[in-house]
Amino acid sequence: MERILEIADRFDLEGRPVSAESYGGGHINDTFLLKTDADRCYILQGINVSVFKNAEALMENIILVTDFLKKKILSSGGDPLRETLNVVMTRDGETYYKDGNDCWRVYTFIDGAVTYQTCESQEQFHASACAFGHFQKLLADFPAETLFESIPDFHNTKSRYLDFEAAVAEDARGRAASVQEEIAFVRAHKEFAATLVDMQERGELPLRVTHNDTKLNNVLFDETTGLPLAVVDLDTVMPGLSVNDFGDSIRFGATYAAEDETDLGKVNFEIELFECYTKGFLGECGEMLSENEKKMLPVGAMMMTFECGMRFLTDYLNGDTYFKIHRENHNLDRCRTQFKLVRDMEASRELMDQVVKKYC
Ligand code: ADP
Ligand code: GN1
Ligand code: MG
Repeated sequence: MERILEIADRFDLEGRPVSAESYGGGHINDTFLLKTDADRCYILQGINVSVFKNAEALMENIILVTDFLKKKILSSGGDPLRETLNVVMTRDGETYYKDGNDCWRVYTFIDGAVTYQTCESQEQFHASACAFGHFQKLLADFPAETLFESIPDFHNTKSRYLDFEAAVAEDARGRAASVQEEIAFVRAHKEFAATLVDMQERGELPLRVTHNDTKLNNVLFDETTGLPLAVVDLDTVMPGLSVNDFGDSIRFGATYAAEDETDLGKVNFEIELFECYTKGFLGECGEMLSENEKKMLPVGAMMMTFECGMRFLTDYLNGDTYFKIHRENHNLDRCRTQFKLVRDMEASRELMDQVVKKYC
């Protein structure tokens, strides 16, 4: 912890850092809740530099996006200190601090807020839909060309498929033989994997500035009102597909089960949750979406769930080098919940289409 406090001390904080504890349930960065002797709290994050290879450009994106959001929040009478991320500079005026190969950043801590690791109620999921739909709307006129692509091909499910086949071929940990069923499931979806990427390439779906990681625990909720306060985790704000932002939320939240639940009997796609999210999302940003985008929302949900399951499986085959794991077979357990949800969604496709029509 000494080292963490030394790093924290490089930033322009109010007071001297006195404690730091691990915080949140993210799979990528190392997040700490930092406290100072001036009774101030901050979020200190070790940026995962094997995932985000250019920390400087990443931070530049975040400054551009948050500055843009702050103006919009102010003009609608909101509080930019609570409704979006605020980067704290280093004492040398840099957006991040480099310590050897490691890169660190600090945000002011948004207090009085909570995040949820699983969906607990229809109201909560509806609120998160409003938050992500509103975020999409706020960014509608953000100049996309100013953004650096922080992870190239992030939701290019076709190239994710190739990464998966490469991991099977390499079989770095000798795990492929034990996951034949999951491998077969991915292969059976090879054509499906291309659907949205092909539509985008044919000009049938527009690129917009999207969040790209819209899971429930990337929304902060006000702990007293229960209302959504801020969308966080802005590392992957890049040009992308709106249907994928919709879909990634459904993947994580349209079930009451955790992403890593081992009892698949508990992992069910809940059409009522899908409906709550659709209502909230389209209520916020439906007007700006094209007919194709609206029609493809159910496919976005299936695609993001399939893609994420495939990414977990790929990482399991590669020896767990990308997502943080906390137990043996963690990535495999995560992969299995996603594939169970894909199967459920496939069986509910007609119902999903009907729900979308109802709110268009
Ligand atoms: P990761 O990329 O690893 O998912 P996040 O940026 O999402 O990291 O941060 C992890 C968690 O920390 C979030 O889910 C949220 O609960 C919390 N968090 C992040 N930023 C803040 C902030 N500025 N104020 C309060 N909590 C935050
Ligand atoms: C990661 O960073 P976090 O935990 O919010 C991942 C997402 C996955 C998600 C699966 C940069 O999100 O793409 O959908 O895990 N983020 C990155 O839970 O790869
Ligand atoms: Mg996160």
